[in-house]
Amino acid sequence: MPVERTEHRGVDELCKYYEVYDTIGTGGFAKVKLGRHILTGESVAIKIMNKKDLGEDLPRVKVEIEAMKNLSHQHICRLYQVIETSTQIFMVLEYCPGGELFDYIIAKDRLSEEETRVFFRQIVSAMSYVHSQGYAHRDLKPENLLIDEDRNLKLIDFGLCAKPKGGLGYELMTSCGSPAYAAPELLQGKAYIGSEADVWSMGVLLFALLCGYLPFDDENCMALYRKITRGKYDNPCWLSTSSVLLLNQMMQVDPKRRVTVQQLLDHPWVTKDYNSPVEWYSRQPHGHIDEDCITEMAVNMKRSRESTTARVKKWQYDHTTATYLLLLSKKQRGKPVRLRPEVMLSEDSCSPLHQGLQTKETLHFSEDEDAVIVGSLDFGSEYIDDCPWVSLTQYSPQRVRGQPNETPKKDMTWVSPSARKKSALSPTPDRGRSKTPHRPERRDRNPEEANENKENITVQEKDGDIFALPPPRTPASNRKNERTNKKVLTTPNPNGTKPSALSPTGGDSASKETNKKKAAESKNCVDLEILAFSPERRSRSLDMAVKGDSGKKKRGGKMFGSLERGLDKVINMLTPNKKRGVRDGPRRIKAQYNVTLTSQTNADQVLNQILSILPEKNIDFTQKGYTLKCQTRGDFGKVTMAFELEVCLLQRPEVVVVRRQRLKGDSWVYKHLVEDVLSASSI
Ligand code: 6BJ
Repeated sequence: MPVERTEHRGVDELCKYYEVYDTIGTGGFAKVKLGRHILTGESVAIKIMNKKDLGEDLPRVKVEIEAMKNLSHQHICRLYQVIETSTQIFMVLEYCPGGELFDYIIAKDRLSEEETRVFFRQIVSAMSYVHSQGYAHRDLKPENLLIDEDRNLKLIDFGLCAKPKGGLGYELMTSCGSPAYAAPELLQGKAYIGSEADVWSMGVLLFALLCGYLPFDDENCMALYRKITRGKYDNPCWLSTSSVLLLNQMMQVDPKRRVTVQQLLDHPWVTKDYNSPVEWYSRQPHGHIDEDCITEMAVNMKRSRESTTARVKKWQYDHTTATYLLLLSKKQRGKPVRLRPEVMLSEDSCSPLHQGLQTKETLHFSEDEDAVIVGSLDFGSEYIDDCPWVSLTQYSPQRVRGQPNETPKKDMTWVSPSARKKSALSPTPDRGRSKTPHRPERRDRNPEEANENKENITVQEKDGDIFALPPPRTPASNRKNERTNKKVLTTPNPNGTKPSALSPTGGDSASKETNKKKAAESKNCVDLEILAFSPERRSRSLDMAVKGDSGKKKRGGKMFGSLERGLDKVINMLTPNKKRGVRDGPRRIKAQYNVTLTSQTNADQVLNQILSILPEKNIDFTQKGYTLKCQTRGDFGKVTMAFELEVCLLQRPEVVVVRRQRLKGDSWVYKHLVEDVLSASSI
């Protein structure tokens, strides 16, 4: 069968059950898109891989799928469905609207010991369960921990996990994972015990949570290896004695002297304020069948409860498994156990992507759900609305201007560009921090009161964070917040000169007429993208870029080939024209933690300042309205880092903010690069 045909089969199968939206992440060989399961209306993450591109990494995906089928735990990302054709693999996974723990740490600079404990208990819980099932994860890092809507952590990326045949006590040989988190014995190529290596990585992770930077870091790989194998790191002054002790117990070079996960369960540091060991067993064990979900599925699919149960019990990770698990997830979150009654998902039914424009606008979910319009609706930061706890933070603490003694309503402060510059660029561990904590001190928490679920305490914070509670996303808000797809041409920059700053709206002088004309132009050239290339790439940024993502093997840029293009094209085709209309100004967004506040009120000015800095930093970019899709390239033009910067207006107070989102590349390199760009832009 021609490749194109089989490719479409996978897409057809996917689109029969899911609406597919924007990309929310790209890894070495996968792209993750936001999706919506049509029957339940639940959001999902869809990991898309092309087998040809995977090449010799294909077994890793198989390992990940098998591991995720076997693991069912409250702190492990759930696998719902696998669609595999001869050319592609789609993994439908639990959606975690809070994004990566990494972004959360960097947005907050570092976490308090109390907040770290909440997360760390969940990590210990997940790892203890993983080990109890005979697996070692081997790639623990904050990028592989996602945050769900209730601020619970979910472990992902089991592509490097191992299940030694004789049990976890048996030694492993393969060196894998990200070097900065890798145990010394693993780097030395010695045989090692997977669970012991995981404890080392958990130590590095704990340090990153408490400090906001890595204990062992060096741009030079050999120097990094030396630091790790020596096992010497500095404890910053803000760490408590008990934190220093725990870190030391976890980052012992000799694995036999290292604390075990078993010991961590009731370690004094871990149980402080809780007075109970970590609950590590699964609250959602495989095998239990929920009768309410079976009844709803049986009614919806017009089958007997017995045959529905038999189908579910096969655990084939097909649409039946997905529907059952997503219904169960709805039930567990107190939502009605209901499927959309009017949807017929027979073999020959059309997917929403194939139904044409008239269907899209009429897709409504029956209960508490919002209507969803299929198309290149850019959820952008709007999908943060799934995430009621996100708060807004900034690099440096200062009182709200003009209200020196007033406690800010949110953890939202202005800071002068120069102060920010210092804070962001200081290479030392305390990176411009004063010894006093950054944020207003947190209120003492009583875990017993905070949440019935002891592992999942939602930290209520005083002043520092008042969590924005956005209203549920509604069809109206979806439309209101749609972003333009218009691609404004940035001045090509072959000579490395600063691009002439263009206002996406034509600047202050832009007349309606000009905008109309631009809209017409943009309609005609939606595929036109002009990259502003920087002339020479400084060696330092090359070095940084070459390090790549987590030491994993990267493949060429042709990742999804025609499949990906096809999918995007279908989505684009189905986007009503009005969605591509010209936006008159920057998007208005609510507070969220991946934004940097500026002291400015003119979005065009901020945009222009960033535009003028990007070439200086050797960052290629494409401009779409107020969104800059940025890339850095390594050797042979390979994209090593991809991220978005979007100039937005904060709703309250009305200031310009820059939303940032990492799409690809090493997280710490990204952190430094974006900090560098934003501080150099003097915004
Ligand atoms: C998987 C990836 C599941 O950045 C986001 C959302 C990222 C979801 C994201 C915007 C945001 C929120 C807060 C702060 C900043 N998901 N969800 C691979 N394997 C299994 C699951 C996933 C990926 C995800 C990632 N939201 N920005």
